[in-house]
Amino acid sequence: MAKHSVQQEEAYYGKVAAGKLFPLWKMPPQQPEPKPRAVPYVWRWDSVVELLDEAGRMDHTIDQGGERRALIMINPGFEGPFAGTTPSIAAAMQMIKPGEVANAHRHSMAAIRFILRGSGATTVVNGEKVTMEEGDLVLTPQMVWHDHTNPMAQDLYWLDALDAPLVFYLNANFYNFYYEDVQPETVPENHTADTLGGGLLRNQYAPPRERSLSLIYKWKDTYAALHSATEAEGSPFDGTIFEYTNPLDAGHTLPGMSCFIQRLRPGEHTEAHRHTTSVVYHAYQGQGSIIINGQRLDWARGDTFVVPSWAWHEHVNGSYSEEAVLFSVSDLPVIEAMDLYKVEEGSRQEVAGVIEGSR
Ligand code: GTQ
Ligand code: FE2
Repeated sequence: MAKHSVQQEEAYYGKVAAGKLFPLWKMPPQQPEPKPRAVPYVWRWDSVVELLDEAGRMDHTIDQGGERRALIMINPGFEGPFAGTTPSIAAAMQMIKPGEVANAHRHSMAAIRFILRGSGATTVVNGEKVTMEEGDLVLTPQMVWHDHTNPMAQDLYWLDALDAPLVFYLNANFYNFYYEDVQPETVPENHTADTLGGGLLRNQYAPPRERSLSLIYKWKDTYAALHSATEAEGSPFDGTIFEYTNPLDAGHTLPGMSCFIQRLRPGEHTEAHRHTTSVVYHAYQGQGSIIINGQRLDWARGDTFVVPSWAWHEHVNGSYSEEAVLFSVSDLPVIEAMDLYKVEEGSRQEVAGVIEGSR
């Protein structure tokens, strides 16, 4: 083989780059397992709410038909305005003030909303109104028109999660404004949920439905489900955990994201496991800790935190008298569709430190 001079090599790699090519042999070494750029991180309820409230006092974008008052939680391992909370999901905290309307629009990013504080605001999804109360989960699948109104006297806060990072990455992002601020109601309030008969009865004469439904999962049903499960029906890794399923096929919540609710009994401390889904958690009730790759993160009600892919994690309910409830959303449907779901079961970890931003 001929020996090449440095100049010849440089010239060669210059031509490769000019040809918009990259030599595989110059790639950084492959890792045997995922080494996520996403890091474990926590957004504290008080600090996010304070910043939302400040925005509420200083800007009027919502009244002027502008964007929603939502603060996207950017994982510190990422950068740029299109970065999300995990590689696939952008979670945000949204606040809507009394009398405000978040104007009607639609997009190919699917969204979920989990209502945190304040009840009585409404969302209209493709002409169907639903009234949102604390603990409800509301779906706006891809490309459905949606506008939010707060007719109540108090501020309303909810957690948004969109599959936006993935949709942008795939260049499948569409976005349109409705020609008026709010869309007309064309369907009776709560029609989708009412006509689904709890998912058990199917109207044999109604036209077929799209799989992605504009659903609301009411907190009272979620709460009842959580408390129907016996201790033996809990997971050693997650406590009592339920997935919000699609009533038509019992599949995941949406094509790009699935949502879960889990209950940790007083004093419960789970075993650790790790899996190839990335998860955004929201502490809905109680207080506790999660130990991620040997680092402890203490959380309280209202905090939102991330568990990156393939990170060992175990849950601790920090109270011996109160139960804890965690809402979560992950990219499980996408990971599964690509046959990439992998889970490894372990046991409790030794705690070697504390995660940045821990209380
Ligand atoms: O409420 O429709 O956090 O369109 C990001 C994009 C919320 C919404 C977000 C959105 C919305
Ligand atoms: Fe939206």
